[in-house]
Amino acid sequence: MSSPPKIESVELVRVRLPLVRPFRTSFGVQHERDALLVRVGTPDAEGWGECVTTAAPVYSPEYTDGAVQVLRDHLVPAMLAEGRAVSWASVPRLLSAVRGHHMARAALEVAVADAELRTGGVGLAERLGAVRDRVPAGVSVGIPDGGIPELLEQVASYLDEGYLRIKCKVTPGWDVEPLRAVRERFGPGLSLQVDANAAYDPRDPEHVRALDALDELGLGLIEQPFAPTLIRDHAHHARRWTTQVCLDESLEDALQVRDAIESGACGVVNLKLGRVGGLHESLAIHRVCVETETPMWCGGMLETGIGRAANVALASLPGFTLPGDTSASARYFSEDLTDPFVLEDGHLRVPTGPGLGVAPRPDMLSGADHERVA
Ligand code: OSB
Ligand code: MG
Repeated sequence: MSSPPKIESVELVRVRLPLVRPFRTSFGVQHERDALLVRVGTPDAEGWGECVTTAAPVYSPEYTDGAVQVLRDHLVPAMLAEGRAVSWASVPRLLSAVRGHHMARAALEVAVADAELRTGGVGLAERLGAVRDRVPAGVSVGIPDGGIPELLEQVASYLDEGYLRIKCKVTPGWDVEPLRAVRERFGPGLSLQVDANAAYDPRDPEHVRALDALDELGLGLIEQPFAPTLIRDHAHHARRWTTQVCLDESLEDALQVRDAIESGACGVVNLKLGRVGGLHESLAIHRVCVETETPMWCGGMLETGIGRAANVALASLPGFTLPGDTSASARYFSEDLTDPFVLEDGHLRVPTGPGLGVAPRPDMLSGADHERVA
């Protein structure tokens, strides 16, 4: 093994990108991606990672201003505490004294990995064990302001573009009717799933009735109907429904994934590298899913091309058996930070260049805030 690169600088770069259309979920509406990037400078290469936090703590307790603070005051100092030569493999151990803040730590880990792999001339996907050079793409459809007609229009245009499966956001009051309409319009052959982002209360009979009705629609899965800690409720309803329950917010590390699978709460895993704290933990979860033959797919957090490159690299591993929320750049932004990811025959190509294989375009960062933290 060559010696690890010396981290000469760490910078936090914040840039706002407007979304091509507002994205409404059960927890709120996003009009832009307030992206936080971590850049590490080493003698031979720079490395980039994207922190996938939302601006407000509404998907999980993490949020972008908090991530800036914990990176600057805790994670970066912890990473450099034993010296500036830091290998990607040592990052989880160096950061182990800090609890939580998975999205912030993942961004730092990916940035170090990117710099190290670029220095060595190795692509991330190859290094992780890729078995495919392109990954099937699904698309996550928000709750439209224009109701069912707009939902049907959006689904039709995503299908025209070639997306291989549709995921509709649901919330109490926006569930059975719109999903029935989609099923009726596009037929039983449409690969369709829903994501509730924890909006349903298992103790509310009306909520359970709505979920029971969704169970009749031949969905591929129901994602995270209940609050993250309600593993027993997910297991109880998973036994009653024919539709698989997929967990997202509930799964923050490999032990939780194993417990959720063993308890019957989780038949499908949505893996998000940020939510679980980085690439090492993602690989541990991948091993659990392969071992237990649990289908998994790569989720998304409206990432720019930086985060998307890491997602697509992960999705190229053998256990990722379902299309992910790995959509093309154009589904989110009129201009991405990197060269755009494009949809080819319903798939995204896995970058093969060194490290992430993509980097921010300098012109796209001209208006960004830069803060040097080490
Ligand atoms: O629950 O999967 C989610 C976006 C932000 C926060 C949570 C979620 C999402 C998405 C979008 O569904 C997925 C994507 O990046 O396309
Ligand atoms: Mg989700």
